[in-house]
Amino acid sequence: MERSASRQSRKKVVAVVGGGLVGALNACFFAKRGFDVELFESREDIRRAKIVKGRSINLALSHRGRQALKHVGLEEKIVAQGIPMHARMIHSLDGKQSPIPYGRKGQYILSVDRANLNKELLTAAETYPNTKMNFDHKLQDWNAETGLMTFVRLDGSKEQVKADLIVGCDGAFSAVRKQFLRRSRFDYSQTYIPHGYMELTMPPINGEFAMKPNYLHIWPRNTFMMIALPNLDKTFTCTLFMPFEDFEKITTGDEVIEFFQKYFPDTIPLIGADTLQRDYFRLPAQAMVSVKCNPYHIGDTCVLMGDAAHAVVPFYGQGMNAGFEDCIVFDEIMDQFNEDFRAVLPEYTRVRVPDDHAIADLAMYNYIEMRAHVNSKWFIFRKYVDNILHFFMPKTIIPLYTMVTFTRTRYHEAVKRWHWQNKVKYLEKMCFYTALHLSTVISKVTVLSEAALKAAATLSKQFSI
Ligand code: FAD
Ligand code: EGU
Repeated sequence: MERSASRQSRKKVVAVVGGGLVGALNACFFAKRGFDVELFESREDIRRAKIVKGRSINLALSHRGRQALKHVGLEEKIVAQGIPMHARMIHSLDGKQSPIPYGRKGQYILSVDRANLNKELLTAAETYPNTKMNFDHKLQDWNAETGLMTFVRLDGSKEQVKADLIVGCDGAFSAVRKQFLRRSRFDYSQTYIPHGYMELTMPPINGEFAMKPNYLHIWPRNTFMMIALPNLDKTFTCTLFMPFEDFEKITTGDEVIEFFQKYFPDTIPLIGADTLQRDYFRLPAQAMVSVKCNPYHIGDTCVLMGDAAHAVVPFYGQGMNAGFEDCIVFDEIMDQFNEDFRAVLPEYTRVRVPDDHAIADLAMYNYIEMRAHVNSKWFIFRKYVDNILHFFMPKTIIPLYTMVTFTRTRYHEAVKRWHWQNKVKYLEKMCFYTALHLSTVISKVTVLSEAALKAAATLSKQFSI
């Protein structure tokens, strides 16, 4: 009793740096535990911003992300503002559309609006009396020995703040992480992929969605790929993935139409030739980076979460989901170690690094596989095989994306299991071919032995044996 009382007398101050998706959610998690939470975000409050700059407009929210939202009582609210996607819709070059379900009836992912989700999370964090939001506070630097942080404001003024724990949720180009890079025995790697992405809006037609809304629409074209997710305002956000050098080859409006005519002809009437030509040149293609590092903490004063710890390429739709799951994992370890940061932080690194690295690898693997040889036929075929094997052996063969998307199986265990399943599938194939071969041999033997019997019978008659 005394211990908890003494702890309550001076609650520790937790500084969450970054008020993006993971930072805002994390503020809720720490506030719920009763810490004095201070959130610092470099941009202005997006709830007041007129134009929201940022990355992708909408995102696929799946099980891991939902579980994290549930922990802070936000799941229902966010789900209600999302659009369920029960299946992918594969668009072939000839305009044919083929749906491939994600799983059983109740298994779907949600298309959610990034800005709206961020706003809801900030509002939720603010409802705790023990949180303080500091917008227009850009972390410039901090001291790993003292925990003292320096923030710069838009007017050029500086502010120094001290906290007991610094939680770095400041995204793929994290300023918090800079101090990690100066330390010994810190592993760090970052890789830019040759592809960029560009977002294009497909407006409603006669006030209705231009395509079926409850699908994740995909146009797989090997090195080029487009994906479209529905929005509440009945538009679709199409994301075109393409090597930068190909983006750069297209310099005129006519070339844009020519390119779409060749690879995505069915989308031209839906997006509209004029809109397409305008939107294509509105913003340059954006880069995608994969970041891996280890450890995620320094002593008992600082920890990285979300993209700051692990930026992944978006080819599994897991970046935000993994970042949200980081928050649950940290929270569970806080329970286990009674909020003792000296024990919690190393344990968090120990438990979480293998899983975040696994999803970073998976996303990169999928990027490489898709760009190498995934056209619509191959995509449909592969997903069908996965689904059929799962249907006949639901306990033995579980598709990788199912474990990743619809369960909280640890990412590194999903990968292990996937390797194991591939061995099983290989053995099955071997058994199948062996059986086929044997049955051929047996049937041949049968034919032969029948012939032999007949011959024997004739001979025996002739010689009256
Ligand atoms: P961010 O969202 O980057 O937030 C970081 C915040 O920190 C920002 O608000 C920033 O202003 C602030 N900040 C930065 N520097 C400082 C500083 N020095 N001081 C103070 N504040 C600072 N994930 C999914 O789960 N599903 C998807 O379908 C999906 N699709 C994607 C599609 C694309 C094209 C891309 C690029 C990503 C996609 N992702 C998806 C990944 C997802 O966007 C990220 O994983 C997620 O945004 C990470 O959240 P975060 O809060 O860690 O970082
Ligand atoms: C990319 C950009 C289909 C949103 C991976 C599937 C994505 C998303 C897939 C983006 C693909 C690719 C999966 C989900 C999802 C598929 C998945 C990718 C959402 C293996 C807003 N990916 N994404 N895999 O299975 O598990 O449908 O920008 F084309 S959701 Cl690349 Cl489940």
